[in-house]
Amino acid sequence: MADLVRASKFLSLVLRHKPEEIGLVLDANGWADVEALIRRSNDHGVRLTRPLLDRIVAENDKTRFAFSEDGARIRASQGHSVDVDLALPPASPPDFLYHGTATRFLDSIRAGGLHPANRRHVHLSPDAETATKVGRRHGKPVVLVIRTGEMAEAGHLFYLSANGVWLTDRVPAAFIDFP
Ligand code: HQG
Repeated sequence: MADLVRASKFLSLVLRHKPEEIGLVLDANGWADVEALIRRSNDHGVRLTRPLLDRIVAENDKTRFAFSEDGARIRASQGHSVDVDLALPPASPPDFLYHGTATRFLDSIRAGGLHPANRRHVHLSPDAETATKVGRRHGKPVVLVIRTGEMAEAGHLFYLSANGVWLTDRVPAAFIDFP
């Protein structure tokens, strides 16, 4: 299990943030060639095999990674800081989604709404429990309710990642219900 977690963290690094650390190239849609990923990881001292990748894709706690249909490529389903276009079709969100953050960010969010920080999108959770876990990563968690139905009516676009995370470019403060 520890191996799996360690390898997952490494995959997050190279498939979301720093592919260049191992000389890996992601295509415009964020896909990496599986054979190149395995070869380059091993060249850099990270023992990665196809069976281990298969296990990570199948068992990762948040299903963070997915193979292409032919199994030859792999990508992170969300969470990127590198400039990739996941080419997800816009999707119609539920009336409300949730954003977990830390209480120390609240004043700034009240003033400027939610922005993607270092990532490509603002990440929204389908339920408050998941959002609480997301917020806890940053400090004392607080859950914001986002009126996503109203946002969609106002023309904001939403995308649903392969692992159930809702993505949007930004959330103006007017659509946020603060606790
Ligand atoms: C905050 C994890 C001040 C925002 C999770 C968040 C997620 C502001 C932080 C995924 C702000 C960015 C993404 C403003 C936004 N002023 N702070 N105006 N606007 N923020 O990590 O949503 O485990 O980039 O509230 O499950 O926490 O990595 O985003 O606290 O799905 O797969 O800026 O990462 O998934 O933090 O998390 P992050 P996030 P993984």
